[in-house]
Amino acid sequence: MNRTVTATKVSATGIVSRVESLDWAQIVNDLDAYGCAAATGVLLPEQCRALAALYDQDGLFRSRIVMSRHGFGRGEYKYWAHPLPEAVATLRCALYPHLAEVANRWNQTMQIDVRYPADHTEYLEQCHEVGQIKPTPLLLQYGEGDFNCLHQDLYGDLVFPLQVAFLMSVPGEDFTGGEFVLTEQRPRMQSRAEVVRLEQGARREMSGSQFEMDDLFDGAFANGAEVEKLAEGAMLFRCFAAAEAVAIFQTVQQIAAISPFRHMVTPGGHRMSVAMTNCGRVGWTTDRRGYRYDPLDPDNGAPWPAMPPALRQLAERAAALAGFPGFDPDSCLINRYEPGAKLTLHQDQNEKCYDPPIVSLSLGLPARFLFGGVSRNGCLRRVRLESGDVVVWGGPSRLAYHGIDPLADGNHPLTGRCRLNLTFRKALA
Ligand SMILES: O=C(O)CCC(=O)C(=O)O
Ligand SMILES: [Mn+2]
Repeated sequence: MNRTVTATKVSATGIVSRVESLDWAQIVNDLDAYGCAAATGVLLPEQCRALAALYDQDGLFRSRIVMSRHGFGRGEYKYWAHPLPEAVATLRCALYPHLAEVANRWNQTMQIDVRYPADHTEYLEQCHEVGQIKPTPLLLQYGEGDFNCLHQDLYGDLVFPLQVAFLMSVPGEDFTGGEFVLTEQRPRMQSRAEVVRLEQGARREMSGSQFEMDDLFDGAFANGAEVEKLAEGAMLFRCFAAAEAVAIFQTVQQIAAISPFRHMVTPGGHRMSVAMTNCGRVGWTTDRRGYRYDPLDPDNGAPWPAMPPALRQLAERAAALAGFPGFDPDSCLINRYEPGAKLTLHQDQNEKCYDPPIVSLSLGLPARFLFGGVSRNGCLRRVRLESGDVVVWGGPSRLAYHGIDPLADGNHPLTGRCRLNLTFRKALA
């Protein structure tokens, strides 16, 4: 820590290109689904070391906060002064436009009027106009036993809703413990905490290769909840069917061998991007004549394949867990999404009775599931559904609008380049 390195000597080399080559689709996906995302490889080990070594050079900082004096915790941090080290300034400028896009989309969804300019300099100008002229990037230093109490970082009236944290030290070598905790305050519910463990795998990756930096906004549900309430009557059970995934996939292949996947046509004449088939006493179909349940597969005129008892039981178990015991589905619509395929917001309303819930099981590539209220323009939740996840919605959520964003390309070990979704319904009275 005693090395004298001047700010300008911390090179910003490669930062812009490494920020640009991050997997932004994944980061945006994770931010939408979890409110946080992890990325590695932006700062090189030598850049981290050089930045950390600046901590003792008081001339580079505008103020020093000793956390225990304010009841903030134990440890300290310093706000960088102008001019920021080139590496910090470059990082901020390069990250900002990507995050501003997310922030603007979120505000639009939440019907918040504020929009952020695409360019960081322009946003700084806006801050300066309202008197927010001090730089906010800071460097924290924790010693043994130090901690930082739960808090939000809010300065002034203009607040950018996303933050990025970089870890300068190597977990496991330079320190142990020191996990990063994020909490989500949920309206009328208890807060949800996420502990970001800097696990050995991550450390190995970081020290064994180029990476020493880790964005602490990690989205891993490493030890997070397995059950998530999406709304009243709507539950997400993560990994619920993970153990049966292979068997279910094989079952779907057998069903598709009898009633193949096909792209149906909506009453308006649009070919659906999702390919569909069914099993059960009746199957959901659409054509120019409308949406309906039909006991026969219109493509071959024969009954749909029967619903295998193992599938029916799995749906029944999930429904019971969500508070809908005795679910007895008579129809299972099977959707196949290839990259780009989507399902626009809709309600499942072709069933005779809305008392039984809908049970939806995902296999293969992850997707972003949109879940809203019972009116089309209500607030939307976006959750990432992974292979084995099950969502149940019923009761007050039975007619909730829902949909699937265009599927991102990928390759899943079980299904290859596609996602399968099975929705279990009680279609007949
Ligand atoms: O694919 C999904 O997760 C949703 C499917 C769906 O909503 C439907 O088939 O009606
Ligand atoms: Mn649906």
